[in-house]
Amino acid sequence: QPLYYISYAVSAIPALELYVQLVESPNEAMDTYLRVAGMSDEEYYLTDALRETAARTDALLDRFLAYPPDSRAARLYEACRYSSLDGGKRIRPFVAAAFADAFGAALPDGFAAAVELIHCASLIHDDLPAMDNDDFRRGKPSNHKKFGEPTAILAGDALLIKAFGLLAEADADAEKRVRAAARLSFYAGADGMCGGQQIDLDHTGRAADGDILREQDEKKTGALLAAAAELGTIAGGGTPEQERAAARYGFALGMAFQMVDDLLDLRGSAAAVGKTVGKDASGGKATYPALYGVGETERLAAAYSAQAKEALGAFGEGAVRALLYELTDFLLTRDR
Ligand code: GRG
Repeated sequence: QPLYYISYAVSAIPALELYVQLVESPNEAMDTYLRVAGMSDEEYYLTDALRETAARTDALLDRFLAYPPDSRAARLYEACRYSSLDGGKRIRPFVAAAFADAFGAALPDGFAAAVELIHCASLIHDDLPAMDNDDFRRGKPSNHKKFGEPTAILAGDALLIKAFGLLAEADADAEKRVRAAARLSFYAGADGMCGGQQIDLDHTGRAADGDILREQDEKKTGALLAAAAELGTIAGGGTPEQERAAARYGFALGMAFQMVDDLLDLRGSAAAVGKTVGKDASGGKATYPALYGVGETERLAAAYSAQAKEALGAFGEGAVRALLYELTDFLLTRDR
């Protein structure tokens, strides 16, 4: 009986939000209506939670990347801010916070910011002419297009270094901070994301091989999602077994995510995706749709999503797990 009332009250909240906005601000009410229309309750809560995380992450990064107004290195600070405060989906802080939440713990600000800053640094370097050579990111000129290559390289370096400083100073027990730094270093470095990028560089233009492609993407994309999930679990005080399950979630989510990325590159619109589309084929990149076909790629992405959900079994049932389930589905059907 109480569950029935709770679910009834919960499903009424979108309508309530709309009503309050209608009274206070009719224009915003129209936006809310368009956002909410056609969504299930679960989707509504996920979208809301993602918006909240994005706003919180923006505020954190704004604070952590503040600089003295008279700094002679203002151009570098601005380049750092340009690629960090610019509308990313903030999936990694969201995942980290959700895993901490599964233990009823709050994710320390420094943990949330660290994982997102490494991601932002990697995007700056990924867009450089020596790497993917992309002129657009998150719907605007990429960092080197705006600030020039030398400053873009430095901005990536500075954000990467800042991330570990934030972990060291985070509001958590020393043991958790040290473990978080060690794990993030493992997942971001040659064993993880950077290693994945190296495999990508070495195999661009060559015949596609499914095993190589999988290792590349597990490292390039999955490793940082694994780091996010694991950092959340560390913050929450999870067991080593739960840390491993969190990593499995991240890796599987990363694979599904990358397959969707390839599909978006193939058929997405640049306006929605926020970067150049159709680049994989023209750049000689091995992709899942090229290797397996669109239908099989969709099937594989769904299978990885299911694998990610399975890993969540190591965490107690409840609202947070439901949210991570929903996120997994959402990423499978995203359009940007
Ligand atoms: C400087 C730490 C550092 C690394 C350099 C360049 C490089 C090594 C790694 C590149 C890794 C990379 C760009 C992987 C792709 C990951 C990916 C799918 C990015 C898109 O993530 P979204 O969709 O982006 O979450 P938003 O913009 O929403 O944040």
